[in-house]
Order: sequence, then C-alpha cells, then structure tokens
Amino acid sequence: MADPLTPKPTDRFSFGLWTVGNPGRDPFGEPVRPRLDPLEAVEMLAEAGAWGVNLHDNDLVPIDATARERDRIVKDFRQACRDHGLVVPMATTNLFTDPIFKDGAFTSNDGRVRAYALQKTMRAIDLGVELGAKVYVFWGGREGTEVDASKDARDACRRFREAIDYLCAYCIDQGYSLRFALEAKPNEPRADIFFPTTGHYLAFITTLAHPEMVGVNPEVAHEHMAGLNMHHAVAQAIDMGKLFHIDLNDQVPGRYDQDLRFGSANPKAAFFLVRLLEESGYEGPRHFDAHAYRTEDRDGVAEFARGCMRTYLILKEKAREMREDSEIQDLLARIHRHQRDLEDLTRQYTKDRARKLGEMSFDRKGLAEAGLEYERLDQCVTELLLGVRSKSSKASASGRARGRR
Ligand code: DIG
Ligand code: MN
Ligand code: MN
Repeated sequence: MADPLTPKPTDRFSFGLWTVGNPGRDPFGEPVRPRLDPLEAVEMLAEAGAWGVNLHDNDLVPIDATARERDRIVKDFRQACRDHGLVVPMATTNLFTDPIFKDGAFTSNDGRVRAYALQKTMRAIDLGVELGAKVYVFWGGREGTEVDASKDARDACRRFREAIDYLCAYCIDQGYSLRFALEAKPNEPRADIFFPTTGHYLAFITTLAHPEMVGVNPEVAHEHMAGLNMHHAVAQAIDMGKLFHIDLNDQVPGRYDQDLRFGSANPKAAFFLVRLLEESGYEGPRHFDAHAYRTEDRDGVAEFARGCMRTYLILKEKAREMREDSEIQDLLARIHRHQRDLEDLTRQYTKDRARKLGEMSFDRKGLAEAGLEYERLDQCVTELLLGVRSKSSKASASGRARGRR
C-alpha cells in the first residue's frame, strides 16, 4: 500500500515560484541565498513531490522583457513543466513590487496607474491562460492607505469593482474559462489594506457584474493576522460555493506576515482546516504560499517544501483516525443527539409552525444545566494530535465505562 505521507499528484499540492524562490531578504537584511531560477524551482518542486507550480507574471517574465524574450522564457518554462510533470493551476499579477504601484494599482488615485494596472493584468491573464491556469488570484497588496485623507474608501470599493468587472468581461470576450479568486490581507505592506479579510471579499463579490466568476483565496497567515479563525472563514466560503483556491501556510497572531511552513505555528488550527478541506469535498489545489526561514540554504528550502506537504498529509491521516476513533465518535453522537429535535417546527417558517412554536414551553433551567462534554472531546482530539490516542483512549474509555456502572 502506498505510503499515505508521500505526496501524490492526486493530492494537488502546488507552490508559487516565489515560495521556493524566496531569497531570504527581509526589511532588515539582504538576500541570504541566490534567487532560484524558475526552471530550477520547477525541478526542486517536482523532486519534492508537488503537482503544480504557480506564478506572478514577473516571477517568470521580467517587467521590461521584450516580446521576443517573453516568448522564449515562456517556451522554456512550459518545456520544463512538461519535462518534470508539473501543471500550472493558478496565475496572478504582481501589482505590488514596481514603484508605480506605491499608492495602489486598481485603487490608485492616478487614473494612469489604474489603466496601466489593467493593461498589465490583461497581459498576465493571457500568460496564465497560455500556461493552463484555471484560477486567477488577485491580492491587492498595495490597495490601501497610510493617510485616510488621501482616498475615499468608497472610491476604493468602486475602483476595485470596476477593475474586476472589466477583467471578467475581458475573459468572457477572450473565451477564457478562468475563475477569479480574491485574496484578503488586513495590512502590510500598506498600513491598512482594503478588503482586509475573506469575509469582506465574500460581501464584495455580491456587488460585481459577474459574481459567478469570482470567489476567494483565503490565506492562513492573513486571517490569523486579523485574529480570525481560518477554518471558519473557509467554511463560510465553502457554504457560499466561493472557495476557488486557498493559500496554506502558518502564522503567529500579532506578528507581521510570516508565511511560515504549513502547520509549523499552530498544528491544531491546521488540523481543523485540513479536516474541513478533506471532508467538504474541496477539489481545488492545496497551494502553499509560504517560504523557508531566512536561516536556510537551498537544501533547507527543499526541506521546507517537503515539510509543507508532509504535515498536510499527516493531518489528513489524523482526520481519518478521528473518524475511526470510537470514543470521539460516541462523544460526537451524544453531543449532537438533539441536533434535529423540533426541526419540523423550526427549519422553515409557516404560520402554523410559528403558532405551535409560540404555544410551546421550554425547560430553560434544565437545558442550561446540561454538561456538553467538550472538555473530554477536546482532550481526545489533543491526544490524537499528540499521537498518544491509541494507548490512552483504551484506558480512559474503559475507565469511564467502569465509572458509569
Ligand atoms: C501574498 O500572500 C499573495 C501573493 O504572493 C500572491 O499574489 C498571492 C498568491 O497566492 N498571495
Ligand atoms: Mn502572506
Ligand atoms: Mn497569499
């Protein structure tokens, strides 16, 4: 039987060129390792067991490349992907590095900058489609403010909407079957970034001209930076049919965007995210938007990539163990035993149901006194994640059975 912890193409693990290509620069230090050439990155990711590789336009094609240089670079990259068996599931535009975007791209106060951002994105969309991308991500890293007097936030919403509507219409006109995924972040590099959380984007999508083409790309680090529960954000996106992509990494709340190896900061939170993705039937890429520590050399970068995928697969195995753990399943059955009580009265309003409901009496004190056994449930899940579950569960289950006699 195949090792469940060895990545397979069916796991759909993908990485951006910028992840393993990260040279270790930070605001306080120069690069510590050479920037990985895209072709080297493809080779490293294939060796690590990845299925896909993603890119910003300028991760592959320098912003000042000629059309001829662009075509050669793309040709070589496509050949490398073919040679190493990698696909390109997602593409995106770099609308944040070049100084022209210092005050935003689609929300810039300068109409010329907004026009250039649209032109750059149309070209980057063409590149993504040429490479086979099915999802196009928009991360508005520079769409924000330091000085709120400089920009009316309502204008920002309108300008961003006009840009997304324009680009949806471009894709329709071109016959591209591309889906857009909007990625939120609360701050950094701007003091405040518009549309700071996945929830903001889920609301924003309802205002678009082509909402059916647009979903979200939640990132663990960004929801954690906002002090939010990532798997709750993802659950709401799934509930709305809007989880079009996901950026997996990790993050200690209250810090700058750390883009840590998946599961390295909060394995319990990562577990519930993996359990949700796997049990919800999400079929999209499991994309790691993260990078190795600045302390690492090329071997360390390869270890980072392997670690992201291995931790995901370990947590996927833990979710299976949880489904097969009789004590946990018995607890969940008891916890949910009243889930469907009175459903016929409360599921959907009718005059008659409301009348009957109005005539009912409830044992408010009795309902309030019931213990919910969440301490035991969480202890069992903690033991499962700490790998002691198989031994301790038998002891505790039999102990409780004795206790109940
Ligand atoms: C940062 O979290 C952003 C950019 O790296 C990119 O635009 C997007 C793609 O996952 N994530
Ligand atoms: Mn990030
Ligand atoms: Mn991201």
